[in-house]
Amino acid sequence: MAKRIMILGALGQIGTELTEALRKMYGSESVLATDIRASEETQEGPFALLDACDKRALGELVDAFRPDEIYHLVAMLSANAEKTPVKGWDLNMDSLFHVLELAREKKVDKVFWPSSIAAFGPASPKDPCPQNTYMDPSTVYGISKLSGELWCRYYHDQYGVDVRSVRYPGLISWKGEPGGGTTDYAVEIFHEALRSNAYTSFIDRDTRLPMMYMSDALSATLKIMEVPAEKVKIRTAYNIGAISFTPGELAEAIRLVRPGFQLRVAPDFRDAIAQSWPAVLDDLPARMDWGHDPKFGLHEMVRDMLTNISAHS
Ligand code: AKB
Repeated sequence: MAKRIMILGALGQIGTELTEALRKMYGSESVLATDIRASEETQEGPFALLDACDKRALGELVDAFRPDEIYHLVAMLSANAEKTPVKGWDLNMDSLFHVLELAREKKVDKVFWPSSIAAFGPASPKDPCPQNTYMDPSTVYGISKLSGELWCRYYHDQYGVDVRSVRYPGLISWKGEPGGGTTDYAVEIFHEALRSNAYTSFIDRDTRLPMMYMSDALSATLKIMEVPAEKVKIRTAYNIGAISFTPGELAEAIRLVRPGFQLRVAPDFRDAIAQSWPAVLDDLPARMDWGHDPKFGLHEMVRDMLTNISAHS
C-alpha cells in the first residue's frame, strides 16, 4: 500500500510545491493537503481546512486519514512574527507540540518540521556558519525555531518520534509566494523586474544571506525524509546551503537578462534581522549524512525565475 502523507500549511510557499511533488510520487489520493484557508485553484487530491493550533481537529483528521508521515509547514515567518510576537510564538510552538504529541500518541512513522537560518543570531559565526555553534536568535521566529529544534530532538530521544528537520535558507520560487519573511525580497525582486525593470529593496545592497532555489529545497526535504533513520544523525536540524548573495549581486545577475534593471534600497527593520543571520552556511554534515546536493547556482536560478514568471503571468 502506498504511504499516506498529511501536509499542514499546504498552500504556503513550500507546501504548494511539496504537495505537488509528493502527489506525483505517491499518488494524489495518498496525500492529504490541509491549510487554514481554502484555495481558489482546484485541488488535485484530498484537501481539508485545518487550524494547526486546534489539537482536537488535527487529531480527528489524523484518526480519519491515518497518515504514515506528517509534513508540518505552518509558521509565522520572521518579519510578521516581530509585529505580533505572542501570536507568532503561539502559532509556531503550539502547532509543533500538537504534531509531536499526536505523532507520539498515534504512532505516526515520520514527521518533517522545518527549521531556518533564523535559529542563528548576531553572535553566531557569519561565513561560514557551522552546523554546531553558538546560537542566540534575536527574533521571535528564530527563538521558536531554535526551541522547536530542541523539542524535536527531545521527542526523538525520549519517545522515539522520527522527526527530521533542516535549517532552510531563504527560499526562492515562482509558484508559491512567500509571506512575511525577511528573505521575501529575493522573490519580489523578480516580479518587479518583469513589471517595471526596477525594485526598491528593504534589505541593504550589501547584506549577504544564504538562499536556495525551491527545486533544491524540495529535493533536500524529500531526501532527508527518504533515507533510513540511522542516516539522520542530527536530530535538531541540519544546515543546508546552496547559494549566498546580496541584493546588489542579485540585481547584477538580473541585469544580465534584463539590461537596465535598477535596484534602489530603503532598508527597514528587516535588514537588521538579516544582519543578525549567517551569510553562508557550512552544510558538510547534510552532504555527508544523507547526500544534500543542491544544483542551482545564482545565474541558473535567475534565468529560471524570470522565464517561469513571465511564462505564467
Ligand atoms: C524568513 O525570512 O523569515 C524565512 C526564513 C529564512 O526562514 N524565509
